[in-house]
Amino acid sequence: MNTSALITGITGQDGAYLSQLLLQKGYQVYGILARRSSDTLWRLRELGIENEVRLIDGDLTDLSSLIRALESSRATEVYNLGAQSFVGSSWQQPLLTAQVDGVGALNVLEAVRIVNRDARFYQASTSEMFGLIQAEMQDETTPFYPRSPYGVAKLMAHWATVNYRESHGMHASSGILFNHESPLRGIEFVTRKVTDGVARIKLGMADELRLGNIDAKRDWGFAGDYVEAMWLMTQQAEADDYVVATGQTTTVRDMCAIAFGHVGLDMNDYIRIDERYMRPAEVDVLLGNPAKAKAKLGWAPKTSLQELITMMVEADLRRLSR
Ligand code: NAP
Ligand code: G4F
Repeated sequence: MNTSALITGITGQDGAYLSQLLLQKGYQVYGILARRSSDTLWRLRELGIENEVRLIDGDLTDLSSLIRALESSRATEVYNLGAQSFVGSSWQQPLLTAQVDGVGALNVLEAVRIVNRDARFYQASTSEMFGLIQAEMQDETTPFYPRSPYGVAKLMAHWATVNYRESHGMHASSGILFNHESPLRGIEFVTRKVTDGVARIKLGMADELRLGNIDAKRDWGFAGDYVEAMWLMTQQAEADDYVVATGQTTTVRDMCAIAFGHVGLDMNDYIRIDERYMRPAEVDVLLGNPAKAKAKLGWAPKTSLQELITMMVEADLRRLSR
């Protein structure tokens, strides 16, 4: 195979796993590298693919850089995974979040339309768009009600994707992915904060873990499983929108119990509730219905929450013990 794919957000959790998947399938993988002063290649390095992918300087807020990347990569599949993806920060940086997550997606769609409108496009949409949920189980027909500047920006990107499909006939799909985690998850997100915290406590490097709303419920899956759904969407004859989820929801509290339990500790001895981690408007519960992805893509999650959290705790114990 000699297919080229371009990934924005290649240095992020999903970008790393998707790169690995596409390389295994024989793709030439290109990624947009937003210049930072610190090392952002650690995930690609952990997967052993840092030298297998081709990085092109660019930024989601710079349309000209995206056009040049489309031209030089000759990509026929484009995955827009780049984002300011931390919900908590989106209240501190609402305009940046809107520029990168909302207008940035529009920039990628425009670049594809201008350079090669036959290229297949994937947009990283999110269950955060459901926010204040309008149905007990959310699927592709559930009305959206975002609760954060991040959710609002992502909703714009989602509708832009639908609009480019309908107005320009582009093969543009939106994957409405529920929370997905891994050992490559950023440390600011609650699962990784917990697994890193548990490993530190177990190794005598910390004696408490400060968290916000531990009654919140999320539908958590494994990122390695979810990037397969992204690829399946771009392989379909027709572009469409799909919910990708496990169909199970769990409280942050019960997720913590799995992590602490794995190393033989009682979470009640270590967790402290800290107001600093509460959000101005919370998404109390998310629960996705992946029936359409199962029926049309043949996709199903393979990793249980117990397996996922255990894998993450073990990875953090290994990293901290080095
Ligand atoms: P992540 O680890 O935070 O990765 C985000 C990526 O975006 C990083 O590579 C980052 O680059 C890049 N980026 C940030 N600002 C950029 C800019 N201005 N220009 C170009 N690139 C920029 O996120 P993730 O967990 O992999 O998620 C991937 C995508 O799926 C995101 O769009 C996220 O919003 C969405 N999503 C995630 C989940 C989830 O549970 N993980 C669920 C639904 C949707 P640096 O490394 O240089 O910062
Ligand atoms: O891990 P979180 O920060 O993820 P959140 O806000 O659900 O967003 C993630 O999933 C979205 C998909 O629905 C993505 F679109 C988005 O990019 C990101 O990947 O928080 C999960 C829950 C929240 O209810 C939060 O209030 O955990 C609660 N929580 C409790 N204590 C905490 C903490 N979250 C964080 N980050 N840190 C805490 O100390």
